[in-house]
Amino acid sequence: MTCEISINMKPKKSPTFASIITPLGEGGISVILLLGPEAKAIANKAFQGKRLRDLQSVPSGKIHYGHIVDDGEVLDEVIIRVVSGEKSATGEDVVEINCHGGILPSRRVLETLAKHGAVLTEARQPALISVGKGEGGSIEAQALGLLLKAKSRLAAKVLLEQYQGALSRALNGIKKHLRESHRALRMEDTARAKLRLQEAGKIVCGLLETAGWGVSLTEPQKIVILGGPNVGKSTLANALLSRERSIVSEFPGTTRDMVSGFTSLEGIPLEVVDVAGLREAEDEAEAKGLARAEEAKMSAEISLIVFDNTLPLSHQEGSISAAREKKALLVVNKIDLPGRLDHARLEAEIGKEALKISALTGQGMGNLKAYLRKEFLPKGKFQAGQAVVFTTEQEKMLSQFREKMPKISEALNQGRDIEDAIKILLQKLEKVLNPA
Ligand SMILES: Nc1nc2c(ncn2[C@@H]2O[C@H](COP(=O)(O)OP(=O)(O)OP(=O)(O)O)[C@@H](O)[C@H]2O)c(=O)[nH]1
Ligand SMILES: [Mg+2]
Repeated sequence: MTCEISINMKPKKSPTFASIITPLGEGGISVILLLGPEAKAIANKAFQGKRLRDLQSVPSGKIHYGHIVDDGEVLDEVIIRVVSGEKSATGEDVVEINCHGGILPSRRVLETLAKHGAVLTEARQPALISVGKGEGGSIEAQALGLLLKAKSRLAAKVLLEQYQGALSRALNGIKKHLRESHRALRMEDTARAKLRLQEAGKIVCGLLETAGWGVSLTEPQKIVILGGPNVGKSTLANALLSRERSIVSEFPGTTRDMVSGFTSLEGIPLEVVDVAGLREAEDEAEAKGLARAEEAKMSAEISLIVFDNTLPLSHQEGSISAAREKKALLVVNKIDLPGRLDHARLEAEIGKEALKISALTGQGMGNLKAYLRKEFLPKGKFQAGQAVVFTTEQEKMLSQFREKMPKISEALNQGRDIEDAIKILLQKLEKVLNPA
């Protein structure tokens, strides 16, 4: 007699893991990966999409915007990407959650995922997030790469729209106008050709207007702080960085080399560079420091030229020429102390209004930050679906495009052949659409 023992046991499912894969404290974003058979189901319980409810049936690789919610409480604004097992590197379902609220909300998101059944673990296989790069060198792939590193909500929103094709659509619109112009020329309809060219030019100009702030969302904007010794440059750098990055002392010549730190102003990544005071170098090391200061000034978007309120202008003449430069902002520091600096004379000498601050007490720092915000943030409100230029390379190509327009129009007016010129414009657009 045989005796069969049947054990009624369900096969044990392998667990679904959740982990933060971004280094702690890096920027305002953390990326959480959910990996395993229940990844989609667990994410579904925690995610409320803006336009989508069910993550189980979404196409692999697409991204979605929404919130992670726990018992009706919104924990964070997130961008989520689901990669189905057959497309992921390990064969497991992956849900990638890009959290924007910094490390604390991300931890709460993790806890919520654990509540729904995920096993919390140390980071596994960050390589998985490379799934989706299959789109090659397209503008969308570029936006996606930057989106995963976005340092602010605004950056994430803007890049998400570009990932979803806003900039490509605008560029394809320009291409269409150029081709129409070309066609009109062949039919000897010069007026129509001109009109189409003008339309193309208008779109390019509109796009370039977004470049100033669009690029600043993805690349740190460099601000260099210059001025005579002891005027408070390092104190100002530390105030902008909200930490003691540079050494401050009452003795002139404290900062001898370049000191730089990163911060963000409403999501705009900034690099603040503090340098040696502008004066005759006393030794070789100081001379090198001053040379670096000059280099930093050349590569910075804005330089803050600091004057000391407690010293007469005759003691600070070395900073005048730097303050006259186009991208220089005139700053008078130490306004909490009795002044010996004639502000009206300084402003007349430089031809600019000065921002008056005390880097030590914080007085006037709000105005300085407001100025920087105005420089780097979009002029109007960012519209959903708006095309934005977000890399310097795109800006360069489109600027070259714009520069060529007047000559082409002139050639057209003179009845010259502009076929080759249009081809060159199309090539420039192609380079933006499909960067190497
Ligand atoms: N009262 C007052 N003191 C300030 C202010 N800013 C800086 N100081 C003081 O001025 C002195 C020089 O400040 P630093 O920030 O080291 O000046 P610096 O321009 O970096 O100097 P160097 O690196 O030597 O060129 C320190 O004693 C600061 O505490 C301010 O706004 N108000
Ligand atoms: Mg200093």
